[in-house]
Amino acid sequence: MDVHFITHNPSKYEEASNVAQEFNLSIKWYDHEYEELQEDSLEIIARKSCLSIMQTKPELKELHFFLEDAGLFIKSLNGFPGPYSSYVFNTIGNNGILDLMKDKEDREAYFKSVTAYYDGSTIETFVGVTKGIITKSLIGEGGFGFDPIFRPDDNNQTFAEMTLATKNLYSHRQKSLRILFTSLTAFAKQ
Ligand code: ITT
Repeated sequence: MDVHFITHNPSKYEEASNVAQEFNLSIKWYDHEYEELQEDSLEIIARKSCLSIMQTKPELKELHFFLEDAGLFIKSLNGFPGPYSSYVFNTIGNNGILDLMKDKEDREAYFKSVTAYYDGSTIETFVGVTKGIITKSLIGEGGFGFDPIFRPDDNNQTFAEMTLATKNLYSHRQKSLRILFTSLTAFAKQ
């Protein structure tokens, strides 16, 4: 059975398919920009997004699919932007975040990824977290979103300086996806 990844973000698909290859899984890109519901928890957003997508795209009910919702949580901003990351990125962007952080000594932050998988009958969620710091300026040209301002712990590169393969050793996304892919491959072997 093919597994579809619903996302409108090609970089997210590329990262995910790279991780899937390690599991000998091939995932299909289902390019769809779905409306993100505003909730305080990424788990609830991911779950509700699955349900609302199945209403707008009934053919998905017959497929196995997953979507993934991520957020950047900054300690000195009390977890902002967190579940509002998309909106904040599209409005104030990385420079806006750097401005909000300009007098902050505490640069601690984490990325959280929630992958929600629909197996044809139920939805399960998987979580991945990567801790790091917010840099003082934009660093690196690669990646997407907040990558130029996030440096994972024990590392001297931001996500935007890393190759895709290196980002896939550290990122929140690969952590939640690895849990899903491990369970899919274990199930296939039974
Ligand atoms: P979908 O179509 O899959 O929803 P998206 O880009 O809207 O793609 P998210 O809702 O998961 O993805 O991401 C929320 C925001 O956080 C968005 O602005 C992203 O650019 C940013 N973001 C998510 N994952 C990131 C990562 O790995 N590195 C940097 N920024 C990330």
